[in-house]
Amino acid sequence: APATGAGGTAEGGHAGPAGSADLGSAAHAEPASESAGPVPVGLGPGRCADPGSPGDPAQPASASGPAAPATAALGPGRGAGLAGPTPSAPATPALGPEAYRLTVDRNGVELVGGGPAGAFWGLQTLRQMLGAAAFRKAPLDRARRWAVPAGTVTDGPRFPWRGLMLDVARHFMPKDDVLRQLDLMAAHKLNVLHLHLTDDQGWRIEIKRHPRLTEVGGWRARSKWGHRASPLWDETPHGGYYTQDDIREIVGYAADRHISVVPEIDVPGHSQAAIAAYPELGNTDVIDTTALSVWDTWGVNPNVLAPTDTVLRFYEGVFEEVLDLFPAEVSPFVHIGGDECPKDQWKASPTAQARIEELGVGDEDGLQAWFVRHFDRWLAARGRRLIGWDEILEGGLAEGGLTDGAAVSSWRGYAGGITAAEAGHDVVMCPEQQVYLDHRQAPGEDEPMPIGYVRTLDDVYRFEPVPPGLAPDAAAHVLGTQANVWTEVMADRARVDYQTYPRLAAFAEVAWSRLPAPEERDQAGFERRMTAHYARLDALGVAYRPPAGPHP
Ligand code: TNX
Repeated sequence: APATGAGGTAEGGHAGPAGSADLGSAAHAEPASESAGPVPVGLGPGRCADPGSPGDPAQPASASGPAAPATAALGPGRGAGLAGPTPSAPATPALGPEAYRLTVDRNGVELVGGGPAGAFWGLQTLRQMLGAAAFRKAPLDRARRWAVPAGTVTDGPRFPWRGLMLDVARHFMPKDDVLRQLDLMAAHKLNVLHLHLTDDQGWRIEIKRHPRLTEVGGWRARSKWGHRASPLWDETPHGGYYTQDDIREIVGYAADRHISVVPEIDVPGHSQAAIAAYPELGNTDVIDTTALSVWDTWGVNPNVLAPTDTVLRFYEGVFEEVLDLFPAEVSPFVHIGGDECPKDQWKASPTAQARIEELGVGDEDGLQAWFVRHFDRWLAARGRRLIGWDEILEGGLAEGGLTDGAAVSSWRGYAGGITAAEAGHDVVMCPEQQVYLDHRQAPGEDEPMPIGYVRTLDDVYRFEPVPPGLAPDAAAHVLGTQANVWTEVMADRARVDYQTYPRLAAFAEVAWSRLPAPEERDQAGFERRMTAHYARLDALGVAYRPPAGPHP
């Protein structure tokens, strides 16, 4: 199905005569010319790979278009990958690097990708067409006959950035859980994993030159609000981190699935774990930073980095290792956070005030802008692109202070994204009002402890990444969209699954398909596809929120 994985017939108008609910949502699906019944797979010259191996992309040899690198969609150029299928030749439109054409007739199955990624996404569709059993990991009966509905699907994504952000800082997610989420992302045709690797409550990536970041910063005394049934304070210590080998494994596993991994090192706020490890990073003239430990509660933390050269050099060292671990082909983007940096300590700090004077940046907001600009230029000089939360637009940076390649994750609604896009910067729309999956999915008192407000499955399905009224020039800067899973209240895999699914399926359809305006979306069709999709999630062993509500 769909494009997304919510799978189904639908918008594309194609349904195999077999009545599969699973071909749809393809942008250009067309009915098969012959009205054949289900076609056994493997009879004809089909070139599909084993449908049970999501990690086994269709051979590039089957691609008709030029081979593209795994992450072509997010290539280093500005707006690279925004070009979808070329509109010039409507009869046989060229397939973009992520597009594919899947033809099933009585002779077999043919899958053609515009590039390797397109072939891989086509394979995900084929797997959906095979039925829920194709999502099981268990060995299947060899005698089983597999059938897929006949027809042709020509399909490609609306956006080159179809992301999921996992906050592995608030609660550490073991490497295998991340690999599993990558498999789930691939099945939903999502192609960017944004890893929120550092925060006040934990530092999760090994940095060889600063080992205390993980030795000290990777652990905290308590796990607060971890479990639905736990009291507010759970006294279990919590921690963990990825070694550099773990990171390389995650990045490679993602690349095999045509997924880019964007690392986030959050500065200058959300940094207490780093300060607990290296007290000289904090505002030592305001507080005794040696007394700080890794934060064990949630919220916006006053203990931010000091605006000093020591701090800049320290983080340049961090980013040097990060750039090695996440090469440009994996992600041209490096996320520097930039969100929620309270300025009280800088106001009170003689050092910070002297810095404001010396730099002539006016005030504390100007100081944060100076900090962001430093890393923007530092990254650009290394051929990389900065991306940050929409606070990076503050302190004058919205007015031309960022390099052209810098991009914005718009989380406080659309406003920051609109400002950035109108100024010619690429934008990832992830407004908390729509796509924060830590928010509760129903109002009931039996929902697990949430953050924020109610965002139902249908709310997510009605999300529109491009705000209406945005001029076409600016709209072209909307690289895509991303769902954010902040894990303050998710201590384990089951809770992450529960909050993330099924809403991520709705999100994936929004990110991939060219859906009509929210009020015109086919709600009934979506629900039909979801019915088929729950069976797939069951086969995948995903502990999603059941449609009937939480388990008692
Ligand atoms: C705001 S979104 C944050 C996170 C929290 C989240 C909870 C953003 C850039 N900052 O630190 O986890 O709200 O929903």
